[in-house]
Amino acid sequence: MNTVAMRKGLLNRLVLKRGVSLLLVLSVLALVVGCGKAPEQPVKKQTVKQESERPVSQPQVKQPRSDEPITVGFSQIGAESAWRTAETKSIQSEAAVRGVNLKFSDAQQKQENQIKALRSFIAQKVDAIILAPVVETGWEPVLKEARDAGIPVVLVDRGVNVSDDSLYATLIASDFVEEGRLAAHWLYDKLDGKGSIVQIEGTPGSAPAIDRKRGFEEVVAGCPELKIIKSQSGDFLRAKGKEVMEAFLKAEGKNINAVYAHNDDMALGAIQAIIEAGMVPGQDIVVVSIDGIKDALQAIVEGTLGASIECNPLLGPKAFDAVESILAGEAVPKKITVADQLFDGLNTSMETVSGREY
Ligand code: GZL
Repeated sequence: MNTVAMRKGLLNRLVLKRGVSLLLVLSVLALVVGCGKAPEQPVKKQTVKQESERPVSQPQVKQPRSDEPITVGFSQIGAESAWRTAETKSIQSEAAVRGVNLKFSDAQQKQENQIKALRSFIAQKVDAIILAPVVETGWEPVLKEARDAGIPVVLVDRGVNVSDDSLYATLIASDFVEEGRLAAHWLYDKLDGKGSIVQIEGTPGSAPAIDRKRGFEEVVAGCPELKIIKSQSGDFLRAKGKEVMEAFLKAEGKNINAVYAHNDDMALGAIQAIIEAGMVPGQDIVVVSIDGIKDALQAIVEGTLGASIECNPLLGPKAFDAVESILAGEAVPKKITVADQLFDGLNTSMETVSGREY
């Protein structure tokens, strides 16, 4: 094994075992293997820690009666992925544990259904709303109606693009840009800094798709021998991830060295397509994705998936902590960033898989 590969292997072990700053290691690697200057970014760790911005006080909200359970409307995107199902279960079970009267609406991936649900919650005079917004834009009118009705809105898992951030109380979500960067740095290391990548994107217009693309492409732009040769949305769906990968394989076949999928479900679909095309995932084509679901960790142990960056969906406790603080008139941070962690062959075993809640 030549010195660069040996050095890379050592660096790889160092990064993944001891959480040495990934950026620091890759900067050294960049000098050794000649990749362009590592992009200017704050020194990053192997995981994204949980952090909260400064608490801000909330616009006037209706104070619920203390002797009655609170009523919360939860507008969920749908059931498109294992991640989404886990998030729904987390919020529903936390509501039950806290004795919250939860009104649940599944929008089947359609924003108009979410807006209808929010208007229904407002008409029912719920005490608070939890919203997982399918896309970033188009929310101002209904969020204004909620604010005018004195009903606070807690965003979970995806953000919105609004001109006035007093339209929502807080956003509890992972840092998707960072997830994209982590995926790119891992892939750079795995491919020795050179190769052709195909990208399977999430739902167009959604915060995770926009930001995971941005973070990944920002890092790749700094590495002249890494190239994204195809990019297409698979809508976070396993079946569509497979379809998109079949099309990529038809068009590019053996030119493809790696797949970057915005979520595990699409990555698992892509792995199926690679196998059906007679190629070996993990050898002929490296696959990296995001979410950290149980099936993905299983695929890592089997060697078909290279890495998955966990995006924790168990947001129920944080969501209801925020609701309770807001209804008690306490200030809450505008953004609560959920901690993430990269899983790959060096830190994932059958025990890791069996210990997964989702
Ligand atoms: C991320 C979430 C994304 C997941 C997908 O917070 O919005 O949506 O990564 C899910 O699995 O469909």
